[in-house]
Amino acid sequence: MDNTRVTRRGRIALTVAAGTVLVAVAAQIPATATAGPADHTRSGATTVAQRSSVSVGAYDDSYYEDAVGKTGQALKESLHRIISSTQTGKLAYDQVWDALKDTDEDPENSANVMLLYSGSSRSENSNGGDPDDWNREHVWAKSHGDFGTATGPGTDIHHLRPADVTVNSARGNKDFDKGGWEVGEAPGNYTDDDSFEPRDADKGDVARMILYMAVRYDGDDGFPDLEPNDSVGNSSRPRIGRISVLEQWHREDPPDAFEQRRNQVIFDKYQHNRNPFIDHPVWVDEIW
Ligand SMILES: [Ca+2]
Ligand SMILES: [Ca+2]
Repeated sequence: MDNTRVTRRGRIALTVAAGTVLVAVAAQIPATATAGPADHTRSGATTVAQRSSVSVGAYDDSYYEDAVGKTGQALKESLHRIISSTQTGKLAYDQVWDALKDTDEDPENSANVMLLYSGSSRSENSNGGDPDDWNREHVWAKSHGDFGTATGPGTDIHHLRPADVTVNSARGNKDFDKGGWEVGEAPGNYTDDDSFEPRDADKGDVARMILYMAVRYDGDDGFPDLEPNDSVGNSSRPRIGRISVLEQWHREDPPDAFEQRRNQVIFDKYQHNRNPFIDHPVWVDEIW
């Protein structure tokens, strides 16, 4: 892989995030630390920087200070401590709707959300259970570990995304792997009896969400120890595959501005923890 390029992207992300904090400080907007749904003011003039101003702390190298220089299991354990101890915001499942309207807002239409897998833009108010509504896709399928929708992994918006109801149903609780037939309502996505392959633009996002969950949930908080493996057909085991394919997808589809903004909004306004693999893509290869 091209480590140089990925590292540079990470540095750019750091720079952008630091600039965002500076804007917030300059504007002297008071910081709050609420874990609940944020104010959804939909002013067309609202910028990403202003949205990110509801901050409980600057994102900079200090967030990852304990992890820097570590590799392998020591790095994974350090990141687990960091992203668990800083998660001071935990949502109830019914709060996830409003949070996703914010984290996944269409950058070109603030009344819409962007849908995972299909890549389409849909009214943020078209959420529900009808076939063309969007609903809350658990990228780490909640049956893999059977953690349900109690506050915890089932409500952790780092891996929850708006998805078309029909497309979400096609994914079901399948593991991730290459191949199958094309999903009718979501061109570029493929599925067969035991696996799902997202479209190219979502492949890396999916990988980083799965790996976030593996690090965040280690069995020490009343929920199962989630880990990736290289299998499909994991069913109810707290495992999701295939790690070799997810690593490849992570390299092919590095974090983009939408994914980075999403991470920042979750940090600033909802959970106050971060996805390390969006911030430091090279850490994937150093752990798996
Ligand atoms: Ca992507
Ligand atoms: Ca784990």
